[in-house]
Amino acid sequence: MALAYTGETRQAHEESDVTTQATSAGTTPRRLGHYIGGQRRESTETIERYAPGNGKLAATVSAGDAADVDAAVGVARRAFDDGDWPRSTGFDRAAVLNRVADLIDANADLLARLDAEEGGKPLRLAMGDIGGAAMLTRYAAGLAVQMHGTTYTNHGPDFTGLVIREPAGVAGLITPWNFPALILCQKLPFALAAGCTVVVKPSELTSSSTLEIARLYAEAGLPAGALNVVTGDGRAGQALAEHAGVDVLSFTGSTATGRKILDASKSNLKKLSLELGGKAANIVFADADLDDAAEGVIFGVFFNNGECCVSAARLLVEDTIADEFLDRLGTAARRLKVGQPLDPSTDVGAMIHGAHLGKVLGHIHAGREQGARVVTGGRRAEGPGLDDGFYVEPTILDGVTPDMTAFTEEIFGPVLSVSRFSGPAEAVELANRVEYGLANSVWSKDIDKVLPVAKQLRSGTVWVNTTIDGPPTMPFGGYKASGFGREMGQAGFEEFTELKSVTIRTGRRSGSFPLGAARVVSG
Ligand code: TXE
Repeated sequence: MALAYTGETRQAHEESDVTTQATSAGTTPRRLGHYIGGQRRESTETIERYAPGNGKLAATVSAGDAADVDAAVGVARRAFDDGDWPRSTGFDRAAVLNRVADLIDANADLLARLDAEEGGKPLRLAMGDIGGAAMLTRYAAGLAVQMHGTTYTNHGPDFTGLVIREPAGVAGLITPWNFPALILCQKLPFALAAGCTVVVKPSELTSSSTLEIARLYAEAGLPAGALNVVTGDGRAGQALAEHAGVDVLSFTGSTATGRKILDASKSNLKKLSLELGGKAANIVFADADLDDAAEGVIFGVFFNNGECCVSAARLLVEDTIADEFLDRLGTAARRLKVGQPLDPSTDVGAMIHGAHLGKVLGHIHAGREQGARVVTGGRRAEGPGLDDGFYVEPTILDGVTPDMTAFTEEIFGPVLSVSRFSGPAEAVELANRVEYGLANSVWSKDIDKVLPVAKQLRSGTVWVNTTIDGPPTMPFGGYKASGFGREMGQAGFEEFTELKSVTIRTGRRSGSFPLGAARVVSG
């Protein structure tokens, strides 16, 4: 069926939602409510979100409960079972998604400011996230058109086998705070492209850009009810994970919460995809282009304040070049500007909240106690403009050994842990000696060395002579405690689909079943 794009949804949604207030992002506290069936809904209990960069109130967020989740899932269920979206053509779905991508681009400044203010990330990087969000949405539009199954006609003249790819149903999406818009768009347009209807539970710390993007979907012509948002904390997430009306759940967040979601999903054995923590390594061999590698290592660990699941929080460097390489890194790290997230010249912004600041500083302290040497940084960053926020100096710890927590635990801050190796076998052994398996990078000009190392690394992503890189065609996900399932690429799209085998026989069936003696055919 064809979806009519009238633009009518915009006004109805605008009058009742966050968005008219959100345009004053950065100056006015916003009041955020749920978005269910195209209507705003509020909870009496609210969560106050203070900007981590300056301590000012940024948003008051409705704390959704099981009843809010139940209402949203009910709407999404009806939209899936009886609504237009799952029955629309791939071209119609692609048209909506392409319009959304254009609208994301057109609203990039606002979306980036919301994520920078609430998430503490540097505005410059937030702008990059929004460009990525638009690209992901365009890529998913192409997948909507391409969605197809397989036909088998090679089992004799009376056999036709149709393997039909169908939307999985109602999709629950639970997103974290470190890339609010980007991670949303690693999931949402893929689910919608497949024909699913959706309930999103964004992080309570960074809900604004999700609600703003929901508005853009309404403006682009997505039928009301196909996309719903319940704001709130882990209680709302837990209710969504448990809900038997949800067919497929995609989660990005901590490994601890991933385990809870695994338990909760048992209620109806829903399809599950978990993108969890990481402890990635940059592996630098002596024969690498050391200029490129140094830039990559600095970017890999300090990008997004180090609050990134693929942060290369460990450097494994070949012992023959380690001292010289570390000198370069120390110099580069000291040049980074720690500053207010909304300042366009900031390289490293604020930690997500005070408790997280304490956790990061605690890890640095433990590293020292366990025998690591602080090359640079190591303290809370202070100075003009920083005193009301949660800032950490870009930090490098040298002499980190596999028994130290700085080697094994996800710090999720601007902290690089450096260990040395001698030869490829030891590099692989060290890289794999953590519970996580999300990503690693290898730096060397010798393909005979790089390729075997890449194959032996137990991680869902390996970058070679680059890091945190690549288009949305590349599937992304973890090995080991980094989770399972994939986002992006064809594989990420297929997470939101089911396969149905339709076996068709033509001609007379009588006599072809093995219990022929019990034949009941008349005539
Ligand atoms: O994550 P949570 P937190 C890691 C990172 C960080 C740590 C804790 O190490 O320091 O996790 O961060 C929702 N059922 N990562 O506490 O709790 C929650 O409301 C269902 C890695 O913020 O996992 C939010 O929407 N949902 C990471 C989302 O889960 C629940 C990104 C993520 O929050 C829930 C973020 C429950 N019981 C943190 N409890 C990555 N992989 O990129 C909470 N939530």
